[in-house]
Amino acid sequence: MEKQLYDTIIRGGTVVHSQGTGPADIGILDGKIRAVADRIDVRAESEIDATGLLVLPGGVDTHCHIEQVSGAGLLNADTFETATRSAAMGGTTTVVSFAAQHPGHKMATVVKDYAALARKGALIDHAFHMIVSDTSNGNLEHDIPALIAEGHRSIKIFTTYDKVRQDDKSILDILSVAKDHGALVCFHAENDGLIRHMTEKLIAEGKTAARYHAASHPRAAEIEAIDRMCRFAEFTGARIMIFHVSTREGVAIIRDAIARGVPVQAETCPHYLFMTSDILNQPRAERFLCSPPQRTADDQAALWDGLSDETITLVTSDHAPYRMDETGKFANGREAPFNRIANGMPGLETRMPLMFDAMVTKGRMSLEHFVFVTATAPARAFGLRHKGQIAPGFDADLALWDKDLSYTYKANDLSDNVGYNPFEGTTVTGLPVTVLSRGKCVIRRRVLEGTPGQGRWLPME
Ligand code: DUC
Ligand code: ZN
Ligand code: ZN
Repeated sequence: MEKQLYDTIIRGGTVVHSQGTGPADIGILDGKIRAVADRIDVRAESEIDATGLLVLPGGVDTHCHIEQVSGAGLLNADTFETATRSAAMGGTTTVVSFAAQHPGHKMATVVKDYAALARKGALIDHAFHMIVSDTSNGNLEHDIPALIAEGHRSIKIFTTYDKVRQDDKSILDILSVAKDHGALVCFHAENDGLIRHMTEKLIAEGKTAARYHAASHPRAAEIEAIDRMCRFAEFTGARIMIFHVSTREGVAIIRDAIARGVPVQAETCPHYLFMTSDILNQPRAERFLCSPPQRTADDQAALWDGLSDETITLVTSDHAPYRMDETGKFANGREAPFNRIANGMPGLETRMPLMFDAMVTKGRMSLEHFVFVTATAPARAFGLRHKGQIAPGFDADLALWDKDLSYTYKANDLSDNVGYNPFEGTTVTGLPVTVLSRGKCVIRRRVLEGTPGQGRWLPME
C-alpha cells in the first residue's frame, strides 16, 4: 500500500508561519509539520477544518513552577497533569518548569526525580531549569556539567530567598561553569539585604498585612540585582536571562547592557503588564502576592516599550500555584504575616489569551509579535529547536484560535488545581479552541482530549 503523505491535514486557516501570515493548509506526518502550502490536494485520515480560525504555533511557557517543593518546603498545588492540561487549555504546548535542588541534595538525583514526575503526568512536552542551591559535594564539578551535556542547558539562580540564595562568589562560579559547558543562567534578581531590611522594619512597625508585601520588595532591590547580574554576565561572558522584569529602571539597565554587547535576555509576565500594586488593597490579597511584586502604571508602560523594542523578548507565566487554604497560602495560618505567605499565582492558562487580547485584539502590537513573545522567542532562548514556529521539520504543536470569541474570567474557572483565577472579572477576546501536541489533539473545541504521560522531555540544544 502507498505510504500516506500526511496523517493529519489542517485546512483553510489563516496561518502565522515562518514566512509570513496568510491562508494555508498544513500537512502533518508522525507528529511533525511536513508541508505548509496554499492548498494540499491529497487527503489524510484526519482532517481538521480551520476555516475562520487563526493557526498559530502552540505557546511555549518557559517559566512555570510545577509539582515543585519550595525552599520553605511547601508543595505546589499542581501536578504535571493538572498544570499541563491547564496550559493546553490556554493554547500552550511546551512548558519549562524547575528541578529544584535543596541544599544537601545531588543535582543529578533532583533532575531524575522531577523528570519521572513529568514523564508520568505531562500532557505536553516539557524541559527543566536546574535550580542550583548547593554547589558543593561534586555538584558544580560533576553533576551540573554532566546534566548540561545531557540537554539540561538552563540553570536558575536566586539572589534572594533563604536556603536557595547564592552569594556573588558562588554566582560567578556557576556562571563560569555555564559558559564553559554551554548553559544559559536565569536569575531571580532581587537584592536580598534590601528585602530583609524592609521586611524586618515593616514587621517591627506592626505592618504585617498581605498588602505590605509590595513595600517589603522595594524597586531598588530589583534594580540593584539586575544591574549586578548584567555586570557579572559582562565580566564572565556567560549568557544570562533576567526573569520577571517588573520595573522601568530594570528595563533600562537591560537595554543599556544589550547595547554594550552583554549576552542578556529578559522576560516579563502578565501580572506585571496587567496588574499594579493597587491590587494588594483588594480583599484576599494573598491571591496576588508574588515576587517581585506588581508595580505602577508607569512601570507597565516601560515594560510594553521594552517588548516593543525587543529589550524584553519573552512573556512567560511564572505559574506558581498555591491554593487559598492551609495547603498553600495559609500554611502558616490565616493570620500569617506577609513574609510567611507563599508567593505566586496561577498563570499557565491565562497567559496566552491575556496577551492575545492586549496585543492583537486591542491592536497594541502585531499578531506576529504576539507569536514571537509567547512561542518563538522562548523556544529559541532555551534551544527548543523544534518548537515555537510553523514550518516543515517543526513539531506539529499548533493552536487554532477564534479571534472573535470573548470570555470573562470567573472566580474559579481554570483547569489547574489552584482554586482561583487571579484575573477574575477580566474579559478577553480571542481564545484557543483546538490545540495539538505533536499532531494529536490535546484540546478539541475547548474539550480536553489529551492523556497524562503523552508529553515528552525535550533536550535543550
Ligand atoms: N516569584 C517567583 O520568583 N517564583 C514563584 C512565584 C513568585 O512570585
Ligand atoms: Zn523568581
Ligand atoms: Zn518563578
